[in-house]
Amino acid sequence: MAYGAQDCLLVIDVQYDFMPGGALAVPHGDEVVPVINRLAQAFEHVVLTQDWHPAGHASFATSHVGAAPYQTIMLPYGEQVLWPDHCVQETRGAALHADLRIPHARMVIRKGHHASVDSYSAFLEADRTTRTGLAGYLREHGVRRVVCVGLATDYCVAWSALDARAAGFDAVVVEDACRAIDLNGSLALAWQDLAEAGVRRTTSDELLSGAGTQNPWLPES
Ligand code: VGL
Ligand code: ZN
Repeated sequence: MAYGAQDCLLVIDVQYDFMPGGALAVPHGDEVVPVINRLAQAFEHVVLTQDWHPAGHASFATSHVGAAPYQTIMLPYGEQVLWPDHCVQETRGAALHADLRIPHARMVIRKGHHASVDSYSAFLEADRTTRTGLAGYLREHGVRRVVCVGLATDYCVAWSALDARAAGFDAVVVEDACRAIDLNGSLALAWQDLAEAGVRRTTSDELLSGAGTQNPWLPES
């Protein structure tokens, strides 16, 4: 394994509702699965997240009279994009993609489970106060760097990477192991925010490329 105890691959929301044909389809979302499977083999430590909403969740347009999906409204904790109903607890759409091959992953963080608060981030809910416990878990395991992949680049992946940084971890986003929703320029804005926060952007080839070369991602030997 190229990456040991100090590195964690964070696999975000690879669920059927984000796949083509799903309730909140991310274009080409299914293409991340083989890339993530290849990456996961190089990581001893993998954590998965699962968007996990109760029916009637505050982030669903159907929960607000007269609202439409992809519109933004104000909730008590701030602006919230409204989405089609998605990743409802225990539905098939909320299930992790069956083609993921990561048997050694032993931690799944379910997020967005509070009915009135969304959570794009794997670390901190949208009220920016309620913690998921992931930072503590990673620290207890000696993790220092979080490598983010999955769906969607401009929402759950970006927010997770930014919060990883804010929690004191090094953070990396693997561009070709993610796909975006890209709503009103959200993807360009996300890359800008990530760069400003010091989140590094890389590719799976670069992450996996050979020992012996000057690979900045491989631990020093
Ligand atoms: C996500 C919107 C709503 C994501 C989750 O996984 O990026 N986006 N819920
Ligand atoms: Zn969601």
